Amino acid sequence: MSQPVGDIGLIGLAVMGQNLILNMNDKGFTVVAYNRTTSKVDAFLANEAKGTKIQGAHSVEELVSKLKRPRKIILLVKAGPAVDDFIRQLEPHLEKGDIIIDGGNSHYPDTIRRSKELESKGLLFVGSGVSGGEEGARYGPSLMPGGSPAAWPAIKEIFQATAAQVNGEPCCDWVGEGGAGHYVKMVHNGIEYGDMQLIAEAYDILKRGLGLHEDEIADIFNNWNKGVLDSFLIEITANILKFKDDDGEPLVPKILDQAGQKGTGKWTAIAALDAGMPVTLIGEAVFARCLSSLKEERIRASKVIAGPQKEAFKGDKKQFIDDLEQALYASKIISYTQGFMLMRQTAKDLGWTLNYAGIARMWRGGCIIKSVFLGDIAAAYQKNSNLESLLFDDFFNKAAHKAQPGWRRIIAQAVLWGIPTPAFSTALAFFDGYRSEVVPANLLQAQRDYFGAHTFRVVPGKENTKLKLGEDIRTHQLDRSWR
Ligand code: NBP
Repeated sequence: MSQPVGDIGLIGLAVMGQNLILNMNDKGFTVVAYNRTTSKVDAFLANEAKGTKIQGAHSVEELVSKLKRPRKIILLVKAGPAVDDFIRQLEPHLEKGDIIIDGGNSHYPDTIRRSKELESKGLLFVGSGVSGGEEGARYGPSLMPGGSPAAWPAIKEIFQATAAQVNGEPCCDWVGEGGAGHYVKMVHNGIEYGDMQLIAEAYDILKRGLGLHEDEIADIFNNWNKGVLDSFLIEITANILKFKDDDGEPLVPKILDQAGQKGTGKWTAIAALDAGMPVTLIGEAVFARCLSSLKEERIRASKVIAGPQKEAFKGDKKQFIDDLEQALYASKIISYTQGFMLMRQTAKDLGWTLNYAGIARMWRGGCIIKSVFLGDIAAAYQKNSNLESLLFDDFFNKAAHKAQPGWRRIIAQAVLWGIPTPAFSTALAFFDGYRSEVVPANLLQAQRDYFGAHTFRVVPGKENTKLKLGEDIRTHQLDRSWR
């Protein structure tokens, strides 16, 4: 039998799989392609892969036989049972040290489970976030691999060569143990929901508040793309707003205002609740999509619930637009602050060692949230990998302070107009809560004790004969006497 020539195998010839194979082929690797419906293998070889080094396989066994050791096989199939099915099919053909990589959008608890199961059998497992959609897969995605650490040296070269490159650095590094790769990808998607919601709110304020036309709004976004907001999402928003239908009118107002979602934003919000971390902006972004989907109900409500009288804007438009840029920037700082706080807490809870500067670098290119801003986050964590939150970093601390007056003016004006800004507003509420030495949770604790005997702790220095620091209030004469 001839020597195996494949550097890596890939199962799943839908959009992502085909493009990633072509990308890896361009980088000089020999890829062996397989798909459940094997006619797709033949079609791929005869068309997109024609004239390349790409090899095909018509069974899992043939795929494995064509791979060099240790075998590396990427699954790019629909997340869920299909991943487990392929793992079961592959196992009997693999040897100790071989590596299965799940590049789909799997939920991280599944990745933790699969890592444990396969490691117990001597195999290695990697759950890798792959971001950037079709275009990213073809020309350089952001890759976020995590799982069995022993797999990294074997896949590093292929992964880093295949990933997007920013200033000569690959948007791919080892994320951490177990489900860390898919966890970080999940948070990335949650942050993407947040960024998109913030941009949508800015559009709403410019459209319904200032009454600007889509072309004017596109010009504003184009300008913003030259400053602190320089990012893929701002850039494509300007292009989208400029786009005209056949009748010459902007297309965007003709699109039904009901947002879809595939669930990764919801997973992030649930993970935040589970970890007890206030990731409020992503939560609001998910809820805003939920509210958008209540279209029929909103139509009925719009007929019977009145907001404030619409008043034309009388202030300085240029100043207002500059304020809005700052509001968007500051809210974005809060969203990333919250996202990194969540990853930090989860790493602590699950015993992962996450490289936060590395994560920011991985997101700088190849993915939907790519931006210049992520370079600043990488720099902040490079300076201090133990940073509790970005607001303690000098650069972001100054940026948030600078943005603060405009940020407040925008939210105040939106409230007066009756234009909802759930993401802008929750970001500011978090900022004000986070910077408050005292919050009214003392009253909550008293209420909890009053109705449920939950006890409370006493502020240091406020101890007296009844109140002793750190003691259970039920042990004192004060016990229940306030009822
Ligand atoms: P899909 O998510 O549409 O999956 C299609 C592939 O899954 C095909 O190869 C199909 O085989 C296979 N498959 C299905 Br469906 N059910 C199967 C089963 N029960 N057993 C075995 N194979 C099964 O493809 P995609 O859009 O390329 O995405 C691949 C992965 O990457 C997904 O997890 C997705 O969430 C993730 N992802 C997608 C994007 C994107 O922009 N599309 C971006 C980032 C990540 P068949 O041909 O025989 O039906």
